[in-house]
Amino acid sequence: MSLYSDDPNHFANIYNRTISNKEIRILDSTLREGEQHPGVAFTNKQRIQIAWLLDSFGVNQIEISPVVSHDHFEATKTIIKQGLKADILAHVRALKSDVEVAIDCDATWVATYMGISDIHLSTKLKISREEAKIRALEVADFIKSHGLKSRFTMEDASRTDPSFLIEMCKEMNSRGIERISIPDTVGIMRPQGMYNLVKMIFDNIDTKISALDVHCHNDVGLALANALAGCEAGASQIHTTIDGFGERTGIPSLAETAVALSVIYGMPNDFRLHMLKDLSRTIVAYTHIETPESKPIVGESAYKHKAGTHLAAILQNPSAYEILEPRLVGNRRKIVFGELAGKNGAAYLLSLLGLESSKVEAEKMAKGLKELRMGDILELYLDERLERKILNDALSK
Ligand code: HCA
Ligand code: CU
Repeated sequence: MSLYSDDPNHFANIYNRTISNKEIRILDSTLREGEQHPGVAFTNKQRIQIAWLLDSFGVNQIEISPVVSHDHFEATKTIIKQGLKADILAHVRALKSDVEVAIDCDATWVATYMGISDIHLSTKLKISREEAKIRALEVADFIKSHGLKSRFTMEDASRTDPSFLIEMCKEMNSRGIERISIPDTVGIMRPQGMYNLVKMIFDNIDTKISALDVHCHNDVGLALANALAGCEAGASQIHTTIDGFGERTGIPSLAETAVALSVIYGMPNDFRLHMLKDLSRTIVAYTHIETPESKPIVGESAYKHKAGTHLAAILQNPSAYEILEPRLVGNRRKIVFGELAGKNGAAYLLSLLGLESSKVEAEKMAKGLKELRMGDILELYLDERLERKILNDALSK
């Protein structure tokens, strides 16, 4: 019997899997929320390509707004026509005139939103709570009268009077709305707070009718943590965008969300994780906004190893410092050689160069790398054969 568990993540998995293995879905809003990021504006060809890519990746729903411009209207209409697996949601204000635009696009799913916190009602909509409720319900009935599926977003839910939020959710639920979105529009929540908010709604509505989405903004860097906490309280769909683009600092990134669900939560799903790096590359090509190299999953440095002690372990077994095989998310592992490489790194570099790698030679090289005082000198992929063996081991798990 081995002294050690075969799966290096075994104990972490036990701590992590506190919720049932119920499916948590992903709605991707790159084409709606993502386009609200400064500097992001896709062409229609790009919008259609992104929709196809997201569908191939396996997201459950894709959101796009047909009311922004004539181009967006055309893009929405064309994407709806493609017959993709994912539901295509036309995202519009809770106004009959906007819903009519969605209907003109032949939408089968319409997502409407309305700010229902006092600050949104008084500064933006300039209507009372009662007027807001009447308007929202009229729109919900209008959508249903056309036989369409719908989601209603309680915009700024996290800053809404709980009694009004529950009242609105109950009303929407009784109208047979398929989904209700609970956004943390300004990114003010902490995970336990998001858990409490979603749980409060579930405790008060009949969830057999409406399912809940969570849409969390990343103003303090807690978006994904908050969204996951909302799901632990019963929400069943997280909103994402590729690379996390959105208003201000955006929402959870598709890559981080999909990997969190697949690897950390161990949720069953059909996501094609190996597409993640390419999805990110596509967005960089279309937006000309570089991905930070330290970005989780898709960043250039996400799977680089540098310190000598790390290199020594990685060369034996990458699981020592990696939670997943980088190729499974379309990224690559790299070894950074420089003053931190130590004798293990140096020995490996010598072997790659086809040189004698005795202990003495390795120590000499490690000393030389340090004395150059140039920091990092080069980065290399691991030897192909070693990479292939590691990949095969990962795939056979
Ligand atoms: C917006 C607001 C929204 C809506 C979210 C949703 C938010 O920019 O229109 O419809 O689920 O953050 O509240 O993005
Ligand atoms: Cu938003």
